[in-house]
Amino acid sequence: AAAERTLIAVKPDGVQRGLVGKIIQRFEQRGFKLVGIKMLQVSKDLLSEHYCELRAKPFYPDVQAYMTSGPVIAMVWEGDNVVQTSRSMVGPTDPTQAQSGTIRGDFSIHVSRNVVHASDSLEGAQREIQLWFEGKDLLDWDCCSRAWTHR
Ligand code: YYY
Ligand code: MG
Repeated sequence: AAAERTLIAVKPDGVQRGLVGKIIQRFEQRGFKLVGIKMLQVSKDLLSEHYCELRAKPFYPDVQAYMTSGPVIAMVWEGDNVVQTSRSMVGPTDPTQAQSGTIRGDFSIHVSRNVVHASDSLEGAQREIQLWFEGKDLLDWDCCSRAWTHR
């Protein structure tokens, strides 16, 4: 089977607050492999595809204004169980429920400014990666530390 991959995005608040490096570092040091990364201004169209399940929610207009307010760093990370593990590294949607040690628990205090996105399922990850990235921009490369993080 192909290696598991997930979409992680640093939202505009995370970029503006200078948290990009710290967030990348957490995934690197956990042992995951970065296979794609780009900075982009998210369009309303991309966002409504990405959040197709949220489009009808009362808070969606605020989410749209927030997510299109400035640049986002989108990344694809690869490794064993990366979807579930990255969700636990990110923490719950509402930062008031997030433990210290999680990204949201360490860097945010309000649900509408929760710094980072992580895909919530294998199917969701595949859908989101296809939506945000072209196949040619995802790199297959051998990470020299793989033997020290995997068995
Ligand atoms: O996957 P996750 O980001 O943890 O939560 P979702 O339920 O997919 O919601 C996406 C996004 O919407 C959330 O990260 C913040 C925003 N949001 C909000 O502003 N207010 C809510 N009550 C629920 C979600
Ligand atoms: Mg979600």
